Amino acid sequence: MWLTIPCYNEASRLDVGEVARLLEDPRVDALLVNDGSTDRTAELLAEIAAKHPSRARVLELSPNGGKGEAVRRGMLEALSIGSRVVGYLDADFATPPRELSRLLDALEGSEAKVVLGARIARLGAVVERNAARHYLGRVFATAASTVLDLAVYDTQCGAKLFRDTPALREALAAPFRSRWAFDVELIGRLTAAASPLTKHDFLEVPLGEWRDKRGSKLAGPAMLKAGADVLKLGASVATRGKRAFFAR
Ligand SMILES: Nc1nc2c(ncn2[C@@H]2O[C@H](COP(=O)(O)OP(=O)(O)O)[C@@H](O)[C@H]2O)c(=O)[nH]1
Ligand SMILES: [Mg+2]
Repeated sequence: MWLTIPCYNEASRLDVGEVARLLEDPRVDALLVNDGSTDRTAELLAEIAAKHPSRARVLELSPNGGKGEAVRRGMLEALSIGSRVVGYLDADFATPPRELSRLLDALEGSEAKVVLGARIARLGAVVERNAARHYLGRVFATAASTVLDLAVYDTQCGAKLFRDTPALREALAAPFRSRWAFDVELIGRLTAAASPLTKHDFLEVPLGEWRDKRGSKLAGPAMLKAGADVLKLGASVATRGKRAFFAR
């Protein structure tokens, strides 16, 4: 499967060793999306692709269009090169490679069409998240779950896998409205597609390890913007029904 890794100015954060560990899973290939970075990301990604010919490739986008658009274009590219499973993972490897492999095991071992990593602090797992971000994130996820009318615990985890389905292709056909709440739009579109996915098609897998990494680009203002975007989505769905997830 071709896994999309959106990269915006990740030259100093993207760990080449982690990419190599990801590729140790023979099922996983890396589609690195350079989203109009202004640092040395392009050079670094080209080096990674040269080091792993046929297992890593780069998609160059410019100008910077935001994570949602980078993920959408990456997954479309993956589908167009025949990947039967697609997905995305944050470039900071907050979700480590072996957890991504566990998500893939879960997808392959079930009938699920979508597998979502869930950051649930619990005994036996290492989930390290700054308290303020955790609580803001919980408020956001609860609002998102209400808007989606789906009992999803963690809409915002940066590790998600999807089987190629008509619903996925329909969901990815046009850009998302929101730059940071695009995960919510994507899930909403899947449930509102012409051949919709139902709650039985989704599986959330609690991660065994997740560590908040420094250098997040989702600072206070972006978090508030994401929250406002979810409320706007909720308002459109309330007035126009689920197809509003497809509105531009
Ligand atoms: N394509 C793209 N990716 C972005 C942008 N901003 C952040 N990202 C990527 O989104 C992922 C998560 O970003 P991060 O800053 O760690 O945010 P957080 O962990 O969600 O707070 C990383 O892979 C980033 O490179 C952007 O403007 N465009
Ligand atoms: Mg991060």
